[in-house]
Amino acid sequence: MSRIVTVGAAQLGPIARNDTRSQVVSRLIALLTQASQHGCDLVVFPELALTTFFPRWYFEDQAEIDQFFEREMPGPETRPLFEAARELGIGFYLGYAELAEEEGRTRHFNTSILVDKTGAIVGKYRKIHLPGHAEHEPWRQFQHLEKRYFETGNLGFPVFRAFGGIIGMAICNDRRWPETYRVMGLQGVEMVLIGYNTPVHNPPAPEHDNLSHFHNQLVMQSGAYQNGSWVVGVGKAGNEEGVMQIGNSIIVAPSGEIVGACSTLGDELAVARCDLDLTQSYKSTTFNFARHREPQAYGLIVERKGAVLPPE
Ligand code: CDV
Repeated sequence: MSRIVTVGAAQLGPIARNDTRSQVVSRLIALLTQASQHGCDLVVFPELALTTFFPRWYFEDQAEIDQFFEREMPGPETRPLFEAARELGIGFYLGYAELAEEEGRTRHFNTSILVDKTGAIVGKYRKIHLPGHAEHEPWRQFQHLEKRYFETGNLGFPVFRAFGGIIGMAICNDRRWPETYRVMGLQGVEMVLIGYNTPVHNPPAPEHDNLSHFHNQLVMQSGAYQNGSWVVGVGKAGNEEGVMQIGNSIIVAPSGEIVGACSTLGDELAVARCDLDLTQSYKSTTFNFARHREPQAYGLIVERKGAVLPPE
């Protein structure tokens, strides 16, 4: 018997700095309602989906930064999204900035949650591969201060039994790292949900700008194929506060093929019927890890952080 999860990739157009949480949540509910009309079981929203992508600005005042963070989930402004999910019987992945009190101190994470069809949170992930820089770099057209505003995630790459399968999460820059998918692949992941905010322009390497869509697809298609998993990647799109974001949201099958895609730079839903059993022919043949992996030869991957060149 096939295990179909109908997934909606709910891309968002720009969110302005002054947009309220309630305004954004209304847009999310509109996409959730549309997804319900298409028979979706699960909807994936982008990274930091409740606010503009604030790491593009340098702030010194912590109170100003903290305005972009959620202290509770759901909170008063996000609760209507959870209620809509329960009423419509649709789950969702949501990225947001999380302010947590943990180990006796205030902590800041770039977080995603997995919510089931009853509106209950069944999984949490905190972004591990934080890109960008920690200090103000005035030479850039815009900043990317994730290393200043967030701590590295402390939950690893967990997977969750939900929606009749094994579901994992990652956030934006995580999708460029094969380790992200493989750690979840080693837990049998069948669908990886990824929200992102990717500017077209990459200030340290502008020579890559014309390849931003290609690289977006390349990493998610290879992550899917090499681990025999579905991958759903959903971006923020269009001109957000003067910065063009790629959008290019896609749903990738375990074959590595793209089976659903957004084509605009605005709020848009792409839908695909994803059969989780399609993962099996990859997981049991070419990527049968138990049979073909050779971990005794992979030690450097966890022992070494940066490349060390061989002696001359
Ligand atoms: N939000 C991100 O993690 N964005 C990165 C940028 C810096 C390129 C990304 O990998 O898309």
